[in-house]
Amino acid sequence: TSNTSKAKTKGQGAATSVSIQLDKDDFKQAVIRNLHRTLGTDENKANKHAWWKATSAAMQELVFERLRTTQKTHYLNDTRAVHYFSAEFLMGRLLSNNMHNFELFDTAKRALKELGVDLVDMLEEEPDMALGNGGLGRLAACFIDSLATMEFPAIGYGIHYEHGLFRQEIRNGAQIERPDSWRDYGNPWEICRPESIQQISLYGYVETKYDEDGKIHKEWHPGSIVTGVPWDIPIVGYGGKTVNVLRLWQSQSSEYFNWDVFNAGGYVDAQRENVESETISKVLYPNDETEAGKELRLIQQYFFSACSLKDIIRRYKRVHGDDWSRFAEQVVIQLNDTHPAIAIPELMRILVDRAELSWNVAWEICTQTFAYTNHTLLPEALEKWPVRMIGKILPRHLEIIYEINHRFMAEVDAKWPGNNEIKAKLSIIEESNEKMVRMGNLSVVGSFAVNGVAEIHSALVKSQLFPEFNELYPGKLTNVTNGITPRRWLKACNPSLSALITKKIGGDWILNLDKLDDLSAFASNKTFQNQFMKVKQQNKLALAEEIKKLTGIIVDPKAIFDIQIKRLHEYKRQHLNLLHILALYRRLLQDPDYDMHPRVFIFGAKAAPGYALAKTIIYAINVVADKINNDSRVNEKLKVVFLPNYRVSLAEKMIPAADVSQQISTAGKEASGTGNMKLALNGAITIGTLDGANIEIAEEVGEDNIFIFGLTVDEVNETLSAGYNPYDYYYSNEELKATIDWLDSDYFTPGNPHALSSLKHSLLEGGDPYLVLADFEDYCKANLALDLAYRDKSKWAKMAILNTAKMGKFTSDRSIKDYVERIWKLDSCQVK
Ligand code: 475
Repeated sequence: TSNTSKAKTKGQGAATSVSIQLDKDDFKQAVIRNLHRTLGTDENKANKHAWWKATSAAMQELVFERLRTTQKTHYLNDTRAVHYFSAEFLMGRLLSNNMHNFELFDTAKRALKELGVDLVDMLEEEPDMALGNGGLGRLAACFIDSLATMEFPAIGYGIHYEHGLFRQEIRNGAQIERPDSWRDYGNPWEICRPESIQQISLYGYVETKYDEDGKIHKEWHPGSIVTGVPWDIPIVGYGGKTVNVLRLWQSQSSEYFNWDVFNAGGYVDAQRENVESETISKVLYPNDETEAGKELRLIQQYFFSACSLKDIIRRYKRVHGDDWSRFAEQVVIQLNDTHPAIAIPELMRILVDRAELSWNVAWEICTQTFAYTNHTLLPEALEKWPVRMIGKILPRHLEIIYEINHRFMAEVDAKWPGNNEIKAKLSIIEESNEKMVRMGNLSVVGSFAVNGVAEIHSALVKSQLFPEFNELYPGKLTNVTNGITPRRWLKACNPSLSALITKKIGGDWILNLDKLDDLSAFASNKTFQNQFMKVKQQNKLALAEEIKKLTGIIVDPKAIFDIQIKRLHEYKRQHLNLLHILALYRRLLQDPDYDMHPRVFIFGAKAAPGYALAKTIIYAINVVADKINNDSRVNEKLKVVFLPNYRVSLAEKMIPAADVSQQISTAGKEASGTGNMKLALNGAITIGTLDGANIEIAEEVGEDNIFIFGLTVDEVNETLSAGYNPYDYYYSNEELKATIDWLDSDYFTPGNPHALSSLKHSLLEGGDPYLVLADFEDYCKANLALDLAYRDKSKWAKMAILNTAKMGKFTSDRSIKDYVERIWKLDSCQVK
């Protein structure tokens, strides 16, 4: 089999024109009809929520019509399709997005206005679909938008979590977690497909059978059977032609049970320790970039991978019957990190045990089907599962993993004869005290392509994480730089800027983001600078109002809006930002005339509930904010805001209002970043390290239009191997020492002097693993340069315009084009 036979990619296949013709009056009627007939209420009684539901239902009529045509077209053409396996899809809200992608937003706005409803206000009724933690989950959401927009046959597969990422509240400065219930009052976008239910097995044991010829056959006798119920979310491409599907599996207990497997006595005991079926899709694990290591998490991974594979195979067999020879031509599966990597042994099990293909034929199919994306190098995020746990939950898969490894070790031995060190390093099984299965190694061995998510990251994947694999399989490891959808992250979230851009250079940028470069010609044009900065000012005013509404804090829209939004992690160094804020505070106290442009530092971040230091950093930001905001000696010039419950819909309000984008991770730690792209696209200037996609952003915008500081990846490595000692910096920089000591006094936490001492401890005795102290001084310098630059209004406007103008590379359409041409080898499929 080969998946290159369809290698020709017919251009981008992007939609070009509007397909849905609906005017204001049609739209009005559709909303009212749904208000009456779907919701059973009427105009006089309807509250905002009812209007939202009726409007969503009206949109859904259009969506379903295009969904049906798309599915029919894909079926009739029997197209090769990509299957994007991801434990997370961080979709956010869908109504406004679907309106924008159908190019009906303005029509809807006018229609609703005539009904006495403010659309923008009504959109707030929709809960975010927060089925993801952060970057990895949001990337999946941007990718399926681009896939539909460019009319590629694609399906997203994931988990229908009952509770998405927790809702964050801040009480007395500290994070508390509340359950997220995004479906409480019904979700208008999902449709249950009971006709496509799947059943999967767990636990039990493996029986070895011999047929008459003495051939071994393995039979897995499961201990329990779980039902997977699919929910489909339509994914509307821009232009409204192709509507693909995101299929999410909900777990349910099965009627059916393998009673004969157990003797009555053993059954109850064995079951008691087992995970209950309904629990599987209950809740999203809130750990971003740390492995949970929990049995339930492994079962979640297997559950959605196995349901999805069965779904794919059912669809394949409908056309090709038992002829497996074309499977890898028709099916490519992208593994979004190692979370779905258990799909590799699962496909082997189906092909070898069920379809009775030979191992070699099965392995060839498998390794032509899977491709794997790595999203992080952090050791704590690299998944490993105890052999014992896999043996209990998936006994047959463990055998298969051992067989894969056995054959792989022979390959390694052929390449490096007798080299046990390399074998130990590459082995899928880690021979530690508690034996572990390394899911990264399994993914590399079982895939035909492996990619990192930005140039620097992919280079480090090759040189640090998998150097021997790179020698063994030349060309398998590659890069696909991440991207973001400009539909959500510019057109929809920043309507005024979008309108200005379209007025200036036309609307082609929405499908061809490189067109934004046409704005460069106007970067020094005073009129355009004024128009551009006027939009920014309006957006800042709107965010200032939102800040007041959410926190009561009053901020001056003329101040620099300096934004750091991302998960809370030591490597992302929100505490470096905080130390600099403290330095400014101290300078202002010591010198009331200290010359700085007023600046508001705005944060949004959730900490994993079990990550104590991350929670301490949130607490520190909040207590410092409280002190500064209420200190009349400084609060004309300095304010600090922590916006609670950072999520997609809040990001959409913050990003258009940012002057400054903080991207300050320790070099080598942030695989790519995607918030950096969203902020720059909306005209924010980055202050950042040479890490992840910041490097590529700097290449695009040029060094004059970005504030780069800090150690490079090489310098970080040199510093660490030279025996980094944070005390050297602590004792040699008076301001740095003072700010760190300040945190450990009771100035910010009256009556509780050591509330923040764990933070200080991590930076000093703790060894400062993320080199906060080493980068502090250069960070302060970059901030100073930034402050000076802002005072030159024209210079700043030019920088901001050029940031927007030079972001073409970072559209997810380009990322998808890279995947399609270099990895997936798909043809686009025009839906009429
Ligand atoms: C990177 N999440 C960003 C982004 O490629 C990058 C891990 C384990 C369990 C649950 N979630 C995770 C991640 O590893 C993750 O979000 N990684 C991020 O992926 C998209 O832009 O630099 O940190």
